[in-house]
Amino acid sequence: MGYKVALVGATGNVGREMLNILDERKFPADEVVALASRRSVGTEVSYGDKTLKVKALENHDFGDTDICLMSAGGAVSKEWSPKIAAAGAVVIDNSSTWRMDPDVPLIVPEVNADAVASFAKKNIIANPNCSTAQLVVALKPLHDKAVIRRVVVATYQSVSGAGKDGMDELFAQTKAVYTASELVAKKFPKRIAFNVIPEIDVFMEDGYTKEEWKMMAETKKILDPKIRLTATCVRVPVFIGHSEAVSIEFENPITADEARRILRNAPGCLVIDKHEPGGYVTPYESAGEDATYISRIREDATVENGLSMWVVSDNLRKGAALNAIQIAECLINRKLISAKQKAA
Ligand code: 11C
Repeated sequence: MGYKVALVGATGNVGREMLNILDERKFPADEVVALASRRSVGTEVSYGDKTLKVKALENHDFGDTDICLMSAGGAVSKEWSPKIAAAGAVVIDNSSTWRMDPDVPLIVPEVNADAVASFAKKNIIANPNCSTAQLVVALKPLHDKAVIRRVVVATYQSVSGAGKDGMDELFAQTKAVYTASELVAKKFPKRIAFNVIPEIDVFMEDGYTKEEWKMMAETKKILDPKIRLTATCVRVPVFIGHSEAVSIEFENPITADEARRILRNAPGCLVIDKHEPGGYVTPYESAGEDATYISRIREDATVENGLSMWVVSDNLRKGAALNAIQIAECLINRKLISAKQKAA
């Protein structure tokens, strides 16, 4: 018997990608219900060769739902994830709302799959921020080898991280530049076309942005609370794919060759690191792919045991939809949930 899956936020960038990935990976679902706010009711979304009509979240009975994938933003998650969890579905939540709750595991299956077992406290499992997910996939195998002390990361984040409105704004502004029309900035605080913006999410009191804080706090929760991390998060005019320039200081020695060999054998990682023009991965090439790509691995001689590298991944897939579905697969493979019996 397969699972009954509900997807809240089915019309968004991540929701649509979740439907693609459920189909691509032949997720054992007997039924997938696409849900969204009333405004989107009746919208059609593709699920493999099927078309699903979006239904209203408010009217849905979650009584026989096994797994609910939530990707409708923080406010919807705050209100609905506990209600859906109380109705008996395991909620895999893509918002930032529950990530730091001590009773909610925050999971990247390649890194801390064992922690998923504690999901039953709230029946909610949190999916990390996209920029954290790809980072910890690349850090974990190196941490296991040489123990990471400190990470300095600068991100180059695509506009799809800000949803469909972000993608539309880059497109409209680019067109406006070429047609010498009025350039409107609504979604981003400054013009994004032919520009970069060092501001993602709100400012915190200490001068960091919340996106930067999330990378620090989530890395500690997923990988190791002892790791010190500082981030500068930057929006760039790229549609899909987040990139990260990462410098790592280790407790123990590790060479670039060792790191390359370790990462080549690590789950979820793909090393493309030829020391020649173009011998690395760019976000354009990562779009539509599942891997976390690692390039430009080199020793950093400015610290005792240092490495620098370039990490790229599709933020809508490993950074969101794929990771959420891998969590669901983890629950099934570890026999932590079983499909509810349906009345004959
Ligand atoms: C961005 N990383 O690129 C954000 C999007 O906490 O899940 C995801 C925000 C989050 O704008």
